[in-house]
Amino acid sequence: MKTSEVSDSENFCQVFTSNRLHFSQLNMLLLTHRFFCVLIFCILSTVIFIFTAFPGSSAVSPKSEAVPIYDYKIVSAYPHDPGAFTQGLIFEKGVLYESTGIRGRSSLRKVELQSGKVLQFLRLPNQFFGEGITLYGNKIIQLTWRSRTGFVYDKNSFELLNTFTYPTEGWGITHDDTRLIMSDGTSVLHFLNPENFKETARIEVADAYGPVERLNELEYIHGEIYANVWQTDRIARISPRTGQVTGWIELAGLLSSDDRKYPVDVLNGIAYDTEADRLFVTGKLWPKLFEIKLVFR
Ligand SMILES: [Ca+2]
Repeated sequence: MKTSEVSDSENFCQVFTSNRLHFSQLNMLLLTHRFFCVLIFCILSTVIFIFTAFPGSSAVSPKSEAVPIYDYKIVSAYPHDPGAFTQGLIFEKGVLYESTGIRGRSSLRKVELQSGKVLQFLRLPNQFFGEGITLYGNKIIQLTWRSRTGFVYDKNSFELLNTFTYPTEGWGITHDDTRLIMSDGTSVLHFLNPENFKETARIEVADAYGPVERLNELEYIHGEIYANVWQTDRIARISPRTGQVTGWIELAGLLSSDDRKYPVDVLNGIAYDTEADRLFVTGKLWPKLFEIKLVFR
């Protein structure tokens, strides 16, 4: 019996040891399984974070396709009033219309292209900082910067016909066939009803790297919106349907270093002659206004 008891005891120990080994192996397997689950969860979380946090990332976004870059060729240079802090510029039937900023110096002007001579002039009340202008029918529409006030003038007499308000800052303005298009210094462009100035739609402007902020002076040219980007020498060409940048115009060096002296400020002002297909650009306090042709890089 003793022998048998010892034998049973030994057997029990062997079985117990064997079971301990099995439990130990099972625990190792479970731990390994858990480790891989956590690892996979971490990898998936990181990928999801990258996709959501950086939607414009070139690594993950379909928007990363390069858009055309345009350089320029100067066709003509014209005199420009170096005291004109240009905030809005348009061209029609041989003359420019220009809006200038700075409180106390803001104005609406009709300007002869060849000479830069101011043919007609209206000073804004001192509390207003003039911004973008556009021609819609026989009316000139002018924005102001932070006053949230727009002015509507008769194109010929500059008589003030109406005022309107908007809830954002006013920067640039242009129009397509049926809508006013307005910038407010962000990446958003607002589409307004030209009769009652109510917003009917908006787009956010973006390129491969994300939203394009500080959109300033505007011009609508052949179905695209051209927009100065404030404090740069670049103009974005924008799809009015999607807000996507369809091309970049690089104007660095347009104003020579001799002309670019204090207090000359940044590029601002795009006007288009629809009859003769001429593109004009200038800047704040620039002594010159240029007709340029775009050259595909
Ligand atoms: Ca313009």
